[in-house]
Amino acid sequence: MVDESSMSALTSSAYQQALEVIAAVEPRVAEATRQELADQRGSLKLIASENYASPAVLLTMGTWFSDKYAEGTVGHRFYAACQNVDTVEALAAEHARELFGAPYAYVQPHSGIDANLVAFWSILAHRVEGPWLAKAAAKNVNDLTEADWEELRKELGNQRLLGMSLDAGGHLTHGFRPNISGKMFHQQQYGTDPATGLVDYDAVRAKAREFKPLVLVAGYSAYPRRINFATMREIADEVGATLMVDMAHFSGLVAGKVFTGDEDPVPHAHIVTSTTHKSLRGPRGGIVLATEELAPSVDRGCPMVLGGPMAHVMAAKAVAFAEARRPEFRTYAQQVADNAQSLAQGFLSRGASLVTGGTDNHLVLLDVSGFGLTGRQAESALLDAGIVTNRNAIPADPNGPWYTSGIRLGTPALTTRGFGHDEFDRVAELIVHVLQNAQPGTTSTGAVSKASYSVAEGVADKVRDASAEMLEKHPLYPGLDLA
Ligand code: DSN
Repeated sequence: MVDESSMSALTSSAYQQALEVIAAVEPRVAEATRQELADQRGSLKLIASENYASPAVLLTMGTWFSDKYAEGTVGHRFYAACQNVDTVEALAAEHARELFGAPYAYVQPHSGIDANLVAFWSILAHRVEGPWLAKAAAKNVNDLTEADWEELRKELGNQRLLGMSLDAGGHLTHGFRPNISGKMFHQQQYGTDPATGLVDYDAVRAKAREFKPLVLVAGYSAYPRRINFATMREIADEVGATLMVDMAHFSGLVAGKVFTGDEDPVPHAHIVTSTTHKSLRGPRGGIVLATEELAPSVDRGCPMVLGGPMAHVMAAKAVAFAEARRPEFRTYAQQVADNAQSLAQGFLSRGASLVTGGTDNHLVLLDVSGFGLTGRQAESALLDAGIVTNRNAIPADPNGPWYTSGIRLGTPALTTRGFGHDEFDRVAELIVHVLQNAQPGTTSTGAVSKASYSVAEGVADKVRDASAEMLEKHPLYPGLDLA
């Protein structure tokens, strides 16, 4: 076992040499890569969907596995010489099954959206195409006539999906009309209770009974609360729907056993999708976990839905999942949730308004309308002060999804750096200070602008200095020296 300081020295030397090799071909890329590290080191990263993967995960992605095509599945490829890809894909899938207690894991999706597309098409294949083929008594797809294809396309295109609306915290791929998911399915959406901002399970049940979806989607990108997946499964069963859970945001809390019982989607859903780079802290990518029953249709993901699997990223997934199976990851995941509490309390104690009045996961959704700002102005003002967040719509947002009235903040990244209760309280204080000192600009016609803003002189510098103290105390990739 290599000790921590030797590991830092090895990492430094690996990156120094890698950057020299890159610089010999295109120095501007090497320089941007160095600058990205400096920028990430020097700012408070509060984007709820971002994190810092370990050097082991990052280094695993920079290899010749990138050069290999491997369409198909382990042991069943459309290309020759995939023996080593088989090794890493099988390892990643095994770690994922163990980590989440899932019967089956598919580790090829390149992103969360890809994982959701694989899940949608596997549900359609299992629930619609399979029974249709059986009814048509066709031996395989090659036996179908043009008229058969038309009929099958009509069947596939006439299915219903019920998911959480974007402004309530759902994701674009949960049936948002402009997204492909809102076009490939007849869609309806459920929101949250206007009084509490919470999911109203009775309302979801009523809508499901009326709409009778083939797919019920649970999960979120900007909902600051936990979901009861046992109840969602009851609703799905009652109406004959397949329950699909998108746990992209909170899979780290599932892996780290912060979400257990009814809050763990894996024992309750038919199919679960996730990204691997958010709270799970792995490489950029996606996964699908499924029941044995759905596994064969999920396995058709590549090449039916996805391009060739990225073997270098699957290898990095194996490394990240191995990390997440260590006891330290549970400590990390609990700290992510505890820190979200500290952040929320920090805002509430200073009079700021949070959607749902708080959090019980890894994120808070700050309503910035009380500061007289749009989300876009707040996001920009905070960025000036070295605080990286993203604007986000709040339920029934009068400013829509572009300007918005909210700021979404998550704790996974700064928790990785070692921030705890006191630092997150201080982060809330700094954010409130910036927003109290920011004001909207005016448009060319003299109206109040939704985009331009100004921040009182000296505020951004003062906040940057205050952040620098905390950031220096909790360095990113300690010991990694690119000088
Ligand atoms: N971009 C991811 C997020 O920020 O939640 C999901 O689309």
